[in-house]
Amino acid sequence: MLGKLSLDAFMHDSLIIIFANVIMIGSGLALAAAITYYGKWGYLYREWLTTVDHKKIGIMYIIFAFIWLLRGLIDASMVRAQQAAIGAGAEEGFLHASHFAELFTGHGTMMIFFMAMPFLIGLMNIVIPTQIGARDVAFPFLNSLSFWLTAAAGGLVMISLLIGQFSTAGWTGYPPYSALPYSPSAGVDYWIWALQISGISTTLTGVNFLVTIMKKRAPGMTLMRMPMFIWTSLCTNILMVLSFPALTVVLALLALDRSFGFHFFTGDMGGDQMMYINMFWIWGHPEVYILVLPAFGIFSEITATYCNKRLFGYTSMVWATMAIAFLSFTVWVHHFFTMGQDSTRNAAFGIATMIIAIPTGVKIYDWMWTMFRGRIEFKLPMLWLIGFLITFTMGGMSGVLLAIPGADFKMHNSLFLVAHFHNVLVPGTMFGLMAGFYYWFPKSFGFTLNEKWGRHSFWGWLIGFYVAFVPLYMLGIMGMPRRMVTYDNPAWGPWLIVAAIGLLIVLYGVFAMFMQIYVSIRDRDQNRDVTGDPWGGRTLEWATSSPPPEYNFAVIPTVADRDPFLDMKIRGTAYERPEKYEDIHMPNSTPDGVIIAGFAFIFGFGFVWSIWWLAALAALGMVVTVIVRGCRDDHGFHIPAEEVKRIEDARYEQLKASGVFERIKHIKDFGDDRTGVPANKMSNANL
Ligand code: HEM
Ligand SMILES: [Cu+2]
Repeated sequence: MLGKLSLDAFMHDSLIIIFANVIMIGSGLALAAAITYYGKWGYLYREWLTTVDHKKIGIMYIIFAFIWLLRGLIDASMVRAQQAAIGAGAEEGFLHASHFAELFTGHGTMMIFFMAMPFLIGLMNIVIPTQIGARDVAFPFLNSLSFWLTAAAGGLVMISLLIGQFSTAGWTGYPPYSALPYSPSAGVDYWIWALQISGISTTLTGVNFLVTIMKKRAPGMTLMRMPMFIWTSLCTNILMVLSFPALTVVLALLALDRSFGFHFFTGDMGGDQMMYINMFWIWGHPEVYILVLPAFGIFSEITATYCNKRLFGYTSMVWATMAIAFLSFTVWVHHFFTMGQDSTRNAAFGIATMIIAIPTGVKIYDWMWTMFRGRIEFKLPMLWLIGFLITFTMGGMSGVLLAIPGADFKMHNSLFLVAHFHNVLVPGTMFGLMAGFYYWFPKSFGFTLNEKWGRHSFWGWLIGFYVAFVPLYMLGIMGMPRRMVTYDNPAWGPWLIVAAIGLLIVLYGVFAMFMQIYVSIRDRDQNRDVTGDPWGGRTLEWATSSPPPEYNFAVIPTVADRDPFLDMKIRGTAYERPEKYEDIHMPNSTPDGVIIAGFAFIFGFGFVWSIWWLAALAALGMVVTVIVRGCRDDHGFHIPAEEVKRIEDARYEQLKASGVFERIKHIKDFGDDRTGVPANKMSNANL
């Protein structure tokens, strides 16, 4: 009746896991109790669970990402602590080998699928529609469904802590180790279904944003007038749509092997493990560009805004982005140079890999030239940018080193590799996301973030990164393999202790970030953004209030320049009001996304434990919900023109009181009084 599920699954002999469960269940219960106590269930349901508003979905994605950032860091901390403890003389450390393996697998999986991806999709949700002058994404319901599917996938990883265990097969899940004979527990199945559901959600998001960018841009916003963040998002979403199906297929085949005795990837009966590894990296390499391209876009927006200068080399940026997106599909073999292809093939993939450094270099120069002779305001995002430029370039160079097949033969599977990919992911993804978080936070919440704690966070991350990961380069060169639960080489110990200290410094940075959020909420009244344009922005999201009204723009703006909002400020049309407002059509909220995702969770759980009737019922539930939804006539609703006028009148009064009209009056010749840079200089494209 319950498949492979038995009471044993609830038995944990590790005190750490029992403790983690107590924390997890305890905080869940405490949260539920608090919501009940404050009577917020209705609010939660109406405003958040059922919302299809991209702004709120974006916020939920980012909160979700923060939760997983913490979990991912806890797992990394235990890995680091184990290895440092052995370095300090503890014989076996404090973790069993299999728990240790769950931790590094969990860390990698969580950081990529549940921290980085939701974070960047959250920012895209918040920014894309407002930056292209649209009222929402192309398919608002699909957007809600995507979020809840991601949440369902996260739920599967969470529950693996309580019922059974998580995978020990690494974040890549290579067979034959991930096959049933070598990983008989339900761990790999949890991993498969968590990734499967979140991967499908990402594909849907990709389709949604792709259509949004192609179809919903404000009139006048031609492709070559799109803000850089929109360009990088476009390329990211193309990558999502093209690459994620490969992951879906490879996971489905692995599930068939494990659940139904197929032999796609087994060592016998005609199976081929290399097929898994090829398919995994045909998704996996584009995936790393999915993680990094949005950050490139964020940095481009930030550089232009805080340097008060048009982005240098826009056209070269666009081409470089597209070149990276294209090339990202041509290099996957560099993940397994050691697996026996002939040297010609290895050389070809090695060269293709190195070529990616060229468009990336173009971007680095474009950012530097934008700073050159700019009127730089050293706001927090500029620190993230400069930290990124230096650190990411280092990471890129160690990547070029690894792209030499001969060198890779030595380095493969060593900590050198681990140092390399953190060296690109931490600055390239984390720093970019943090910079974007600061930059767009006032847009979502109507007040700015505290600068002081933000700086603490930056220095914690930056210094911590170097202290934590430079030792791994050394260890890699000294020959230490990755994923080692114990070791007996005394020379490695000191480096691993230093790396653990580095992690502590990073943790201070994370603590400072939460302090920053806390202090900013506490002092929000002093830091209100009443104009909707706290940074002297150049793009359309700053043209509306912070936070924007439900409909984003009372009148869809018309774009005449690459920096459309700056252009409007110069021409004096920035806060122009129409003669009369019109009714605005909006989509209805719906619980369907939560319902379908709930079934998806049950479906995954059923598969994990081979409870077939449960999986079948859940599948039926999904299909029926989709059919019912399809048959229901849901035409959305209209916000009446009077209501729009009332909201816009209030905004206009607020703008007048803020003095922004005075401030931008002479922006063309004398600049706005924040910087004194004349706007005709700011938009000067000929540098
Ligand atoms: C600064 C904070 C971080 C620290 C201290 C850290 C630490 C670690 C450690 C100790 C390992 C295991 C290394 C080994 O195999 O021996 C690891 C693996 C990994 N980390 Fe991180 N990490 C951090 C941030 C991140 C971020 C932001 C990402 C992704 C966006 C990430 C992705 C991964 C992946 C994919 C693995 C490989 C897991 C595997 O071997 O299956 N890490 N990290
Ligand atoms: Cu790669």
